[in-house]
Amino acid sequence: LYIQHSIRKALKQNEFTLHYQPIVDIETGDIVAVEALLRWYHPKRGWISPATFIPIAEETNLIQPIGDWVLRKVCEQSKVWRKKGLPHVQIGINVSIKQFLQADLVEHIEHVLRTYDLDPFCLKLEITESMAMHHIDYVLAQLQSLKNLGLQLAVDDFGTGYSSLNYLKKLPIDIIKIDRSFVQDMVKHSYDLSIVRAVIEVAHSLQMKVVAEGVETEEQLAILKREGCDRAQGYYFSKPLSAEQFEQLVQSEK
Ligand code: G
Ligand code: G
Ligand code: MN
Ligand code: NA
Repeated sequence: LYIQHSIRKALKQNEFTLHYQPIVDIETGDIVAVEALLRWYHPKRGWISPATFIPIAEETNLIQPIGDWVLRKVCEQSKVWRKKGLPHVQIGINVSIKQFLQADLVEHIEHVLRTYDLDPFCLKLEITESMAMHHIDYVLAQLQSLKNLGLQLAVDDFGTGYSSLNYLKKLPIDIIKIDRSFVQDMVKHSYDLSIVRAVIEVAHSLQMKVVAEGVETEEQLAILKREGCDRAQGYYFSKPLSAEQFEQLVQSEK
């Protein structure tokens, strides 16, 4: 109850911020996208991880106002970066199942995009694999509407849930994000490398792009490049950055 109250207060008093982690095109080395990650600085307790408060927000229906705040914030940020003349990057946001099951999600996103005069292609929604597979018929309809709006759609944490490749082919997904556990283990275990290879092959045959998550070493990057993976995200390139830090990084690379 205490944390529930704190989350409400955090929304009111602007204690949330977004950090942005670059996603790099493996071939060119260019930053082509970012993933927006929620951060909460509590005045007394300091940083609280989303892994702690997101599950509570989901249980208490506070995920809806949080999700709305995130959506508006990234639209605003995208506009600011465009005005500042930064190279175009797609911004990905994480969407939780509670948000995704809201009947008015599509209309709501459409409304916010219009409010901020933003091209839908700038926005990428990340849903987890288990979400995608659980409520398949509803999710399929919802994804199709989002796709029709012009958004980019990604499946997050791929490989950790029910990886039904049969379902995957039915989903109007643009991007598959391979979970970092496979990326980290593929260097030592041929089993994990085989999974990475198979995911890339299936994704490409379905016209989807592949992002490897949690890339931390040059060796991992070299393997991913060899295997034809499209994009990479991880501490090897950059940790999640504040908007200002991200701008500096992009400016320094120009
Ligand atoms: O950035 P970090 O590793 O602390 O994130 C932990 C988890 O919180 C990740 O699984 C991430 O997807 C999730 N997360 C981060 N930001 C958001 C957000 O804005 N909305 C939702 N639903 N989940 C988020
Ligand atoms: O579940 P999701 O993929 O949305 O979670 C993203 C989380 O992964 C972020 O909270 C981010 O802090 C974390 N992360 C990003 N890059 C790396 C990395 O290279 N190694 C590890 N261990 N975690 C990472
Ligand atoms: Mn994610
Ligand atoms: Na992930």
